[in-house]
Amino acid sequence: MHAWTTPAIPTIPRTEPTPRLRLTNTATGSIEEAGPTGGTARIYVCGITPYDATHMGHANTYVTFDLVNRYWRDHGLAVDYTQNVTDVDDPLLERATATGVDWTELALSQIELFRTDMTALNVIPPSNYIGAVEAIDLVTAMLQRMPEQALYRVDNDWYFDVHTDPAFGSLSKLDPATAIRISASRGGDPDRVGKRHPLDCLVWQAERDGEPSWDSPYGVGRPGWHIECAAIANHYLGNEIDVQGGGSDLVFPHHEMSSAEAKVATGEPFARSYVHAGMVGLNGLKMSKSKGNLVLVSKLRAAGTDPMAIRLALQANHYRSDWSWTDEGLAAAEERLRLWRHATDLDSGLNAAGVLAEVRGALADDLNAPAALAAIDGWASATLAVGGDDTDGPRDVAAAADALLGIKLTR
Ligand code: 5CA
Ligand code: ZN
Repeated sequence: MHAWTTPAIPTIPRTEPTPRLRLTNTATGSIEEAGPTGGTARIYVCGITPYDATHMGHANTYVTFDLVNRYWRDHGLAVDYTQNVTDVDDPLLERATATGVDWTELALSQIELFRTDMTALNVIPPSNYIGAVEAIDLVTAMLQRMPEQALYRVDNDWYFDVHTDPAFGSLSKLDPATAIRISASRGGDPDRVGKRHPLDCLVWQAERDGEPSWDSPYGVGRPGWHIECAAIANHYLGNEIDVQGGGSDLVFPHHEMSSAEAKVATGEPFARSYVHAGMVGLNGLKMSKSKGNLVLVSKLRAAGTDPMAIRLALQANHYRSDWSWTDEGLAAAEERLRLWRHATDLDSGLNAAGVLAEVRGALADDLNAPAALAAIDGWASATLAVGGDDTDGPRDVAAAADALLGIKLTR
């Protein structure tokens, strides 16, 4: 499916080589270099299930990976970015039934809203934006590449035997009881009778009354959730991609399962790094569709909030931290946006070389966006306080805010 419009990305002056990007790899728990030394970086980020889009948790995750994308591009790499849309899955179908809306219409309208929100937030679109429905053949092709013992039937449903991947569990490192408990709360069915192991996951679900289904070598039905991302990522990006990303709620079971499935199907590693953004909450509770405690990007935009202030409010938090959305955080971001616009609107200011190096250095160091914002605050406050006669300074800082941080200061 089509993604959204690619924004203009200014180029910014570079006088010396920029540092390689380093990110926390959930698989090892360490901060490691991410992306190749040259050529094309390959990243897959789990996309939305299209209902109740786009809340601040979604926005935070996509803005986080947009920083990765922007850093790599500035560093001279090409970026091949794939994102899925889970446009057929239990929660989407349940919402469609509950509201009496056709499931395809619900998905299409929410995907369109998401595109508008991403455009407003100046997020660079993925190069491949792929719905689960359009990837059904990729899913069955991946299942057919699996050794026979990896798949088995319970009634007419097909399961993946997670222990055919000897490294299963190494990403999330959960003890078995915790893994089973979490799996039950995130779409798994550990108690189903007939499974070889409680954590084995559904890869092809037989048709149920009133639900959409497709014909396949596994019978009439639809794909399970995890295999959708394994198949789309592997088809569009190949083996051993640089980064598999998403929010930290996807570490287990979703990323553990999808990487095991891809590894068993291809015999190759799935990703070098697994990178996870923290959870955004509201009043201390995770913001989630199931709890209904949502702050929507589109509602704020409709109320006149500048999307660049929303983006700054997100980036004021380190991507790995869990934090709560607040009115005060948004007000501080609006104030910061005013400061930056005021200083970069001037005809001259302080030279930008130092602040550009600081912003790049902060981002390269495990995406320290708060430190990058503080560097621009420092330049802006000093420029407003003492002036400065560099006629390129304000323009260079505005270009860096846009290219590296996705903050457009010109209107
Ligand atoms: N379609 C699947 C992924 S294949 C899915 O998780 N969809 S979602 O709509 O529930 O979430 C979309 C993305 O937003 C995921 O990367 C998820 O980790 C992230 N996300 C969801 N809620 C939050 C939250 N409260 N804070 C931060 N990120 C979140
Ligand atoms: Zn996914």
